Amino acid sequence: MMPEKSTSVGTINKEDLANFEKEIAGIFATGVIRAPVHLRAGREEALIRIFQENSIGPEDYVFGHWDSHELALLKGVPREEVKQAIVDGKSISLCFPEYKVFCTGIVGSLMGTAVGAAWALKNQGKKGRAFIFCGDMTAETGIFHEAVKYAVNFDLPATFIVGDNGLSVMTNTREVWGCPEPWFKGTKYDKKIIYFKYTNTYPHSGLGWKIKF
Ligand SMILES: Cc1ncc(C[n+]2csc(CCOP(=O)(O)OP(=O)(O)O)c2C)c(N)n1
Repeated sequence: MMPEKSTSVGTINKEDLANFEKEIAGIFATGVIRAPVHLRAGREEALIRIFQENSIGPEDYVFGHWDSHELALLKGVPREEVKQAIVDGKSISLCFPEYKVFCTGIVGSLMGTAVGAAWALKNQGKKGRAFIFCGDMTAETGIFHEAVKYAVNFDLPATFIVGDNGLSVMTNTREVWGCPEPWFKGTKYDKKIIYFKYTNTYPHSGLGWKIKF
């Protein structure tokens, strides 16, 4: 069995996360990264708090999407390792199995895997939990609803974290669904979902201008 890696909770602060994204922005601007990069700013404190309050540890699994640089750092993947993966073009699908970090560039595509992992952990009597991070539009999809329903009904060790920046790329999520609140507010599914709002000061993807390779 592989030894479990420790996380960076307690050693990484808000500035560390923000500076990492700034460094990646600078590298991306030079044109050496020949793949999409999604930068985030404005949710550092929320993410640190969630990792701390839930004591997300080495035995836990983190599932994320295209915007997961901060999640990998908080889960304990060394800064240089995350940076190299991004420079290699893997920003939107960061995967570090030895740190139990799995991300995807496809909306919701890891939901089934995540609740499957939670099912296995529960039924094999193992300690870990699944933490599934996504955006507000992903949280409106059918696959998210099904995954949450499964996790709640079987009381799986799974927690969904929805970071709401109000947008799906450049589309207003609330206007699309005609509702000021996400669908799960006030339902029985709320108990498996952590929800927070933030404003991303970067564009959805890239830097807002065309990078020439
Ligand atoms: C199946 C699929 N459809 C469309 C896309 C294109 N896409 C990438 S990110 C995104 C927006 C998702 O919005 P949200 O979940 O709110 O994420 P955030 O704004 O936090 O990045 C879309 C539509 C995709 N990656 N996968």
